[in-house]
Amino acid sequence: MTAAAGYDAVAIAREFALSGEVASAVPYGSGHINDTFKVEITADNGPSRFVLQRINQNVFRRPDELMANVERVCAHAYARLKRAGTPDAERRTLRLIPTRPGRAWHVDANGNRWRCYHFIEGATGHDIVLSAEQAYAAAKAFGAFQSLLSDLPGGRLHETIPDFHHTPSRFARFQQALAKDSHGRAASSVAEIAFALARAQEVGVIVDALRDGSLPERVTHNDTKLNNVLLDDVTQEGVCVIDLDTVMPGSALYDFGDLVRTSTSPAAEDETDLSKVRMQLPMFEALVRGYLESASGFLTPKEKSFLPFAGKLITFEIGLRFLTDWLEGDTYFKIKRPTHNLERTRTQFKLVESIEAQLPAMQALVDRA
Ligand code: ADP
Ligand code: GN1
Ligand code: MG
Repeated sequence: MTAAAGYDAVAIAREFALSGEVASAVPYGSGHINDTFKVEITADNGPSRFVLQRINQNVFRRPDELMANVERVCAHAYARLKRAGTPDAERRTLRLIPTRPGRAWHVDANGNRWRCYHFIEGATGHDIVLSAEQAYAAAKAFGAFQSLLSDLPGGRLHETIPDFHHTPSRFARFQQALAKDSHGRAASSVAEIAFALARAQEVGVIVDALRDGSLPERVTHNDTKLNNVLLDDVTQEGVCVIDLDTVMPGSALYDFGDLVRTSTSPAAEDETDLSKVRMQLPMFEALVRGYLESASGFLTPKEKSFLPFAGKLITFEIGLRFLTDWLEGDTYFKIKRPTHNLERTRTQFKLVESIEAQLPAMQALVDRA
């Protein structure tokens, strides 16, 4: 997919009820899905910043339902933080800026949906985990986020991407892409395909347990990669969970699993030197500690016991999605080079191997916790 370009983001920013003059709007962040811009505002009482986003409608087919979810989630989280007397509630959750006519999102002449958030200052979303302290903070923040939404009123949220973490459906889609091999790429990814096919037996474990009721459905984030929580630049504390597009019914294990994928390896998601890719047990220990700190009050014994397996399954699932996108010709994730999705696949699968080798140690750690 193309990078954040080709839009008059300054003109779009002016559609929102920002007090001051829009000075600039430049591409921002390292997300793989939406087009994100940092907006600078000048005003008599000083400058301020905002985040403007175009929703990727190739990925999110029902953007109005998505925005209705986001509106509910932001409003509920903010109201609960205020009720609890949280002193910096303004910084602890995303808040939408309305459009000038008072809507929660803007539709441009081409049917693109745009939204604008307050900028969370003094905090950063990290692509690579730098310390166990960061892993702890991220996991604690995502657990707190689940807790905050545990009493969301108004009924079930829309499923913004149906079967988003339905690993068996992801596997079936991979098999279809492989059978079709529409871009003739299967021959260049034989080892990765074999790796995926060898793990077919395990893909149903979480969805089967959700179906038979032995794991509960919750409101979950579903995209808990490390850079989707902003950590305070000074204290390293988790400040604000962002990227709310996939907040919907799910399993707590999806959220913990993606934390393992993105916060235990010292290497980037697309690291090509695979010798650098590994699951580090001290990081996993910090994740478990942080997550249980905020979530142990509501997690069931089975959820707790499945935390290590979730790390393996979700890392495998995302690897499978990168491999599928590679086989299908890079239609989903933004890429920066021709083999980017294949490189990402290799990194995820290397991490899966590392997790597999350490599963007994991870399980022992969780059972002790
Ligand atoms: P994507 O779905 O493409 O990943 P995100 O919502 O995660 O989009 O936003 C992309 C990046 O923009 C984030 O990784 C983060 O660095 C930055 N960002 C998003 N929202 C805010 C915000 N309210 N304040 C500060 N930075 C933000
Ligand atoms: C995407 O939006 P972003 O970049 O935070 C993707 C996730 C993947 C992730 C892999 C809606 O997340 O599911 O795990 O890339 N989001 C969507 O980095 O598909
Ligand atoms: Mg993101």
